[in-house]
Amino acid sequence: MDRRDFLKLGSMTLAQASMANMAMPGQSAAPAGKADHTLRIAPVTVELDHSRIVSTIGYNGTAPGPLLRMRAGKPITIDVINDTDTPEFVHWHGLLIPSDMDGTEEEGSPAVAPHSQRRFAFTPGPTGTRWYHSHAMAMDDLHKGAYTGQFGFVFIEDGKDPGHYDQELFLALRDWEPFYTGMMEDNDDDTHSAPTPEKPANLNTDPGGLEVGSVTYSINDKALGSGEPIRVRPGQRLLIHFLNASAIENRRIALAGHKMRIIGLDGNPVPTPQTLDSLFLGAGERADVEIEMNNPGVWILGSTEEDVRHQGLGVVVEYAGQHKTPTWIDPKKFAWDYAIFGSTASTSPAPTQTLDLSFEKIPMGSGKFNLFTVNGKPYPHDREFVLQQGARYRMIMRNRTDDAHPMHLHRHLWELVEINGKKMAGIIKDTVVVPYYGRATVDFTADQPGLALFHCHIQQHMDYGFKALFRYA
Ligand SMILES: [Cu+2]
Repeated sequence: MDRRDFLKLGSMTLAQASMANMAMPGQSAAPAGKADHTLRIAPVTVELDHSRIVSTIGYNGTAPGPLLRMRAGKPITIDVINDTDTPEFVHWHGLLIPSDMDGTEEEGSPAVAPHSQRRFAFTPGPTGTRWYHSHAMAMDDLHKGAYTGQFGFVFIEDGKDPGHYDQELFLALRDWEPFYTGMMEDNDDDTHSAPTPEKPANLNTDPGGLEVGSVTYSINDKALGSGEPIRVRPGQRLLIHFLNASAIENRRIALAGHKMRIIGLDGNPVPTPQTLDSLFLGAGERADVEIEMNNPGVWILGSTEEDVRHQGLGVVVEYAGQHKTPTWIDPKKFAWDYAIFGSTASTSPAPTQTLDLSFEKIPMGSGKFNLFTVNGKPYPHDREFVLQQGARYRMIMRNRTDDAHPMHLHRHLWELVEINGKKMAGIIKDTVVVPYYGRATVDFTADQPGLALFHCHIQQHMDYGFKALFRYA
């Protein structure tokens, strides 16, 4: 049976499901002049549950926006219509496309001006779970950029049989209605127990600035207990594509009563899949997960943090014929370790160039907020990071701050080679969580001429200094 016969969209709305169908490849060619896809940016309401209805900005009347399926190597056009009063940027996260199509102001992509439209035309790739989202700067406006409902999945297919799954689901983890607080509990990163090779001898103990928090969560557009459960039968195999679409926090999730076989990270197959009790996802990261439905009951798939789960970050998984109260079981705790997904040795050429980057936080360095620096300097590091086309780079990221940061380089693929001194190979990613006072090292080939933005995927960190522009010689 074809996988599409089984295609289900979890808790996505009917409107989204119909959009996703429109996005199927293999349909008759669009008439000349009409784009393959259209995204309309406009106000939306998201009914998380009957008592929490969020007003935000989204794509095509929903948040998340439609699942966009694309064929790798097949040119595509997407019309983006901006019905709002502010310029917007749509970034295609994890795709290797030219700077002017990548969708950031920093890289020189034109804005989608208010009440106008822009056509994106590019050749999608590589295959796998990618996503799209607003790349507008938000600064102190928590109703802009990645704080809004402007996000959705891109799935790039190669036309090959993806394997035998009974259901394929796309689940995005989200928080809503962000606010400023000086009292953020730092429970989003479980890297505190790791070694701290980059911890400075003298810590800056100045009081920190306001940070962004949330107490309202969902998976896709529904809070836990609201919307339809994921309905399964014993013996089924699920393929779930997870995305942490938060602008604020890293997350850990689990499915009570089940293990997760993690087969891909950031949409790229891992050399060594692992069957684990939970999954850690930094903001912007994705994971492809297989789950064997072998434990009949009614279960909760959600955040391992009780408060976050109770405030909505979860979805019920219900076996046929089972009608009890959904059960949660705390999974066994373990430190997240990218290395276990790797291979023993890299097959890539050895790097010949090194980029050594250190990250620091200046408490209240931007007035009310903290300021972040890369190598002691603010954005844009003009002429500091100039890549030689074709060269292989080793990039060392030294996190001298008291937070774990999901770092992302646009338009390039990283191979993870080291975390806190532990070597690894073969894990291809575009977003890597650099641990608390820790270090992550990645290799990449400079094979995408043009400007490339490097930044933390926490919106507030990016807006207040945590970014740098790479250019080619
Ligand atoms: Cu950050």
